[in-house]
Amino acid sequence: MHFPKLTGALLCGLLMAVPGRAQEPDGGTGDGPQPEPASPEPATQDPGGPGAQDPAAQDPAPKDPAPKEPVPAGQEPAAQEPATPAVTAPPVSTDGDTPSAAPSAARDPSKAYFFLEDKDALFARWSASGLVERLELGTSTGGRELFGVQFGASGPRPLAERATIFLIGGLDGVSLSGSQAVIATVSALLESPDTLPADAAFVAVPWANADGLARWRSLGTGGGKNDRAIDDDGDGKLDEDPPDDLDKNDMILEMLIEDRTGPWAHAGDPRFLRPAREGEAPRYRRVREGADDDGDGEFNEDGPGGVLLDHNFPIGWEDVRGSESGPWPLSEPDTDALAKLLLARRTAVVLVFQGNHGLLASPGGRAGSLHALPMKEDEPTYRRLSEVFATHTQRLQPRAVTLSEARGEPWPGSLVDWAYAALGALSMEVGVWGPVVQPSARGPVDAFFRDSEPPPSSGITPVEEAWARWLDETRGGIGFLDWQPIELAGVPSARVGGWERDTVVNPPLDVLPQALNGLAGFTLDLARNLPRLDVEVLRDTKRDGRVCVIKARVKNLGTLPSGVGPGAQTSSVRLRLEITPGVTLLAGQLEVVIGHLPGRGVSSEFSWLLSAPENAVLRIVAESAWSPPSVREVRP
Ligand SMILES: [Ca+2]
Ligand SMILES: [Ca+2]
Ligand SMILES: [Ca+2]
Ligand SMILES: [Ca+2]
Repeated sequence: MHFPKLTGALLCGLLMAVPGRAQEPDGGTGDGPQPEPASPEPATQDPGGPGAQDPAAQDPAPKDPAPKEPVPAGQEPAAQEPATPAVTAPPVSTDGDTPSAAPSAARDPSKAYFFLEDKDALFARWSASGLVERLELGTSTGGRELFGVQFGASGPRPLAERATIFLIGGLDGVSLSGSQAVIATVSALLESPDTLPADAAFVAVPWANADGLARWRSLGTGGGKNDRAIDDDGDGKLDEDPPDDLDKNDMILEMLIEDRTGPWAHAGDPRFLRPAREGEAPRYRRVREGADDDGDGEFNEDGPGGVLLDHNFPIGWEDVRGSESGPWPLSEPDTDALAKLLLARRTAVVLVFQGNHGLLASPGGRAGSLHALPMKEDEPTYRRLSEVFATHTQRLQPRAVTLSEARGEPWPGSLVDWAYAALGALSMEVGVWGPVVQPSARGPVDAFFRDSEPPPSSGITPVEEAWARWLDETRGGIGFLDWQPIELAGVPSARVGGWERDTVVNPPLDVLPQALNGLAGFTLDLARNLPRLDVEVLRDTKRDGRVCVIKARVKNLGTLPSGVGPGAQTSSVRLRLEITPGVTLLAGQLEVVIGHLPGRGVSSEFSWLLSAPENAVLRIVAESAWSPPSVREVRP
């Protein structure tokens, strides 16, 4: 076995080691995060501490070292729908869609891709830790199991009641590397169970879009769509014109159809295309490889597969044109099951492992400033997380980027945006693969930050240029099939070529370890820095006969904020006084909504005026959607 090792260096709490970390507003001792008491404790005293703090005033992050530049989403040239620029086939699978020949339990997730048929062997191996439980999440539209597990260190609190970190892989239906990242992370975490914090739970769903991943794996087609049959072109026929392997080379790549009005022309580097200029020839339409099977003049316009699951969540769902986002939000069994699971838990962190941008992307998949995410007050947190991510993965990421920036196009209806906006969870997309993973000798790749710039004279986009440089300088140019003429009925001339499998969408097998490097350490770092609420009863509690005053405030002992996102109601910290019979509240509110506490932050003071007998024992409880209750008993 060779999993990413969780060394001591990874465990030292990099979140806390980043310069300019949260100041300790209460003049605290700087202790690391502590598990909160699992059972009610007598009121403890903390004589120190200045007065109330405004939680919103705490800024846990350092100043952004990089200059701020607006980076609008990249635009495709206006044209009839071009095929995805980065078209490739799936990693070579020696066994097609059939179970692996080699026993998968003996394979190493950093050296071989794992697929859904490996789930039972994986579960058996993980179960050796004694910490893993299987989840029943149902099946995809195509009848494939939505395989999921939960685990955590032994501890007094059941997994379902702990702050939970979700590891979701391949929801986009093409990122086999995302599934692999979840598997490698789970394997690494379970190899070092002593390092897992006792108050956190992990839920892992490696193949979150089993239909899309299966199609991508076998044919490199479908673009991640699930198995719902949809009449994409509205001609009354379902899935009548799929792509085809015209040149019988076991790959379905891209196709250029010569067309006087086509929007594309060859760039300076003839492998790539750029928007055609006026009067230029030859010009092309750009589609997937395949014939016009139904003779309607369009090529491969309606293949199998329907809904893109990561555009099916109820935020910006309506922004997606056409049927790809599904007939209604959460219309698909897998997205519905994921949403219900997230809603049922204390969902603190959602890591969606997918994409070939190689970056850590914050929420913000919708176009337009009206819907801008993340919120201003959460930007420092995401900035800091991108720095921590860079420290673990050694990937250069000059600044925090949003989902649409990382993707180079709007990415509405995503799980990342929904988990942030609806649940107040700290959600992000982890681009497992990208040109930044294996930078060429010519320095770091910042293509994804330059996608808004007009193409240089060569005409190819910065992203394609980055991939071309990666291919030429680290792979000797092997991995792009030059355009070959092909006979195609109904058109004067056509060519087939493009990116081969295991290039831009998923990493070649020999680079997989590099793509996975640091992801388990980053995940563990998050788990160890989750918010931990602590009720602090202030000592100047007074009594005069039956009348007494209780004062308390809430501290966040963790380094991450107690919540994020726009819905203050969803992830706010709540402080509650539980009174017993014979006790009367004279002034104050039994429950107050505090909002979000920054990492190491302290709330204002809250006080209650009560009429209570001398022997009364009351409980003060602080909790949030993420954080299990912290309870203190008070004898006023
Ligand atoms: Ca059709
Ligand atoms: Ca048709
Ligand atoms: Ca082919
Ligand atoms: Ca057709």
